[in-house]
Amino acid sequence: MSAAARAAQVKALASQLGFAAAGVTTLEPVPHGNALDQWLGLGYAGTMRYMHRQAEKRKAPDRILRGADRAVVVIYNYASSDEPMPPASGRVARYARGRDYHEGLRPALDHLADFVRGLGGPGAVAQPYVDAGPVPERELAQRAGLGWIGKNTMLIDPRRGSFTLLASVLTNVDLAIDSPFEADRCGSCTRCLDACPTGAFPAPRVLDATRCISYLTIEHRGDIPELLAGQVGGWVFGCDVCQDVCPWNQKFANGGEDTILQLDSARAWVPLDAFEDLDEDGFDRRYGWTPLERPGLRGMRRNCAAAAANTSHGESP
Ligand code: B12
Ligand code: SF4
Ligand code: SF4
Repeated sequence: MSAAARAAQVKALASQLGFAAAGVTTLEPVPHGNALDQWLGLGYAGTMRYMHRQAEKRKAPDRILRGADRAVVVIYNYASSDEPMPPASGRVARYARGRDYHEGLRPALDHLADFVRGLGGPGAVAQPYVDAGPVPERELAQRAGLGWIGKNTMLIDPRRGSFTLLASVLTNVDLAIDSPFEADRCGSCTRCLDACPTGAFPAPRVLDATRCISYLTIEHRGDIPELLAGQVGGWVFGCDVCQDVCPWNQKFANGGEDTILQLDSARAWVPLDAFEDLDEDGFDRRYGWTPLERPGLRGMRRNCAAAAANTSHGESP
């Protein structure tokens, strides 16, 4: 079987498994490795120490899995509409409205990796990665032809926008590669940069994570710095503002492809007092299987307190 036929079979299976799109690329060094070094040097990773530890592999992804020289990159579409939020509630980012994707996408990714390995025969390796690990997912997705990296730093698929998750299978099986997505379809638009509530973009395609609501409500440990706490509005987990305003999402993002995670719009917000009377066991039972588990009970209480203070000042997401 030719490398092109193998790649076509892998993409067909990815589609059957529930992924919206798939592409294949090499693991050559990424062209914007210096942008990562600058980003780390400026302290934009905040307390995400793993970003420093993983930097060398992120820049040279052929060092992630011994022998691997190909990545199959897949897109998972979780787009959904957003309804107005009831009073005294906090907004949850779209991707987090149900099952955690690291766990949820894993069986389908394992299946895809097994299939790729089978195509290679003896000595073939194929390893799935969903967010975890040093895989530079957006760079590889752009190189695999799946979209461009927008000024908000998101990978934007021209057919479905950016409410998508990325995952990959690294392998040494010979699969035909796709052409990179070279065009920059942002043009002169700056909507995302202008709309960010915390001013987290020092420049287009550069995000100071320490100012980003997503970082502050999910990754950051300890108190949210006072100045920024007043700017998180009503978000209590993650933030979708720089995607909501993007014309590519407004025109092309549509639901209906979320067949694996089956996220639930009823989880688009939580009452701001939802965590007050919960203990750790109760929190685990209710949220242990969702992304809210990452900040944990203490983090969610902190986030709700900040949102409650903002709501009382008339802010909302
Ligand atoms: C750390 C991290 C965060 C941090 C920092 C985000 C950031 N922009 O760096 C925080 C916690 C803030 C965060 C937030 C979110 N994240 Co996040 N995050 C990651 C993670 C683990 C690493 C990203 C990274 O490498 N950052 C370092 C910086 C320097 O990289 P970068 O901004 O991507 O820039 C690179 C390229 O853009 C390129 N580059 C620079 N200049 C130029 C210029 C041109 C022309 C080109 C082509 C490229 C280019 O060089 C850089 C270095 O390689 C990835 C998963 C992974 N394994 O990669 C998920 C990931 C990027 N996150 C994801 C998601 C969904 C989110 C949120 C939407 C969640 C939410 N709703 O709250 C927000 C979005 C915020 C935003 N606008 O980025 C998805 C994005 C999917 C997509 N379609 O792009 C990923 C891929 C996870 C996944 N597996 O799906 N995240
Ligand atoms: S996710 Fe929200 S806070 Fe973070 S960069 Fe985008 S708009 Fe700004
Ligand atoms: S809002 Fe505009 S500038 Fe930002 S990512 Fe979308 S098209 Fe690009």
